[in-house]
Amino acid sequence: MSETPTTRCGFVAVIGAPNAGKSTLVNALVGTKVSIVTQKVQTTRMPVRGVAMRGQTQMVIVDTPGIFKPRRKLDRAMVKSAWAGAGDADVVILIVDAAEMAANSEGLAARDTHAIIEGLKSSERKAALALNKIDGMKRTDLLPLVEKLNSEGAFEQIFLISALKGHGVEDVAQWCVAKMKPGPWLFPEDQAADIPSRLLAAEITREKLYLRLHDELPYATAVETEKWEERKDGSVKIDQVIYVEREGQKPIVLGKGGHNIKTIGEAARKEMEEIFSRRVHLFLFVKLREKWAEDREHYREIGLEFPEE
Ligand SMILES: Nc1nc2c(ncn2[C@@H]2O[C@H](COP(=O)(O)OP(=O)(O)OP(=O)(O)O)[C@@H](O)[C@H]2O)c(=O)[nH]1
Ligand SMILES: [Mg+2]
Repeated sequence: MSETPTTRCGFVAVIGAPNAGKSTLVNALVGTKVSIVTQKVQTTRMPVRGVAMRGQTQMVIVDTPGIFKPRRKLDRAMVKSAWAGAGDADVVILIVDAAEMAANSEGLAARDTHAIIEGLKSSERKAALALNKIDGMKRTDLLPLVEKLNSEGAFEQIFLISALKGHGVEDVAQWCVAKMKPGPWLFPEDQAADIPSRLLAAEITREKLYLRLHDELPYATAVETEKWEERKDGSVKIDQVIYVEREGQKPIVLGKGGHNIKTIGEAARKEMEEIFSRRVHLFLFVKLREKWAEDREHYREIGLEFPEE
């Protein structure tokens, strides 16, 4: 008689400075896109949970917003949620943009990363370190960085990875698997993400906005799904609002003759169709909401705690 193998389950939090590649790693571990990725810092605004299966082990991988020195209310909420994600997890992975750190040892990413390491030390949390973006890096640049970070004494294990190319990602996964405790799975094994479709759809549009807009403008925008209407033919009609903070930002988001918004909508719709495996009719509206970043309602919409101070 064969015994049913015991299932294992647990939480893995991926933390790091903005732009380190957290969301890219989470997507690679999960095997499908659950969190948006752009070349800009502070893309991820709230913890996003993806589900990664390895045999009988289920890992809930928590992508978190970058940890940095917050200025705005939204920043504070993002950073707080990232530390909370780490606090709740069974395993913490600190991911670092190794290429940036090696090139710029006094830069912002290095400073943010050192502050995170101090945070880990003071909370006595052991973590694994993933030195990311090693594709295209010289070994001679990488090794001193490994030595320096290793000497911090804050890491149980150090991985050299390229989340983008998938190098080393499976080593990280297997290390996490070994840390998971016996227990029932929290999600059905075919569920990749624990994010409501309305929110995921808003995130997809925000990604396309970030990719299209320049300078500070992306940070002045927020996206909310207003309506999600199932149609008889199996398609879905989605109405979304892109909020801007100033009247003058509207024409930039719209672009000449509506060119920007059309391109953003087109790209977002295509990706939604892929992710939701159905036809999507997407309607985007741009509205002024000067204080969306001060608006309790928006924090609730994206699942962030509203900072009271
Ligand atoms: N060359 C290279 N680029 C990478 C790698 N991993 C991520 N990137 C790029 O780094 C940028 C940031 O990636 P994200 O995954 O959005 O980073 P993040 O840490 O989630 O960023 P925030 O959410 O803004 O804190 C994107 O342009 C990625 O394509 C990698 O292994 N190699
Ligand atoms: Mg991210």
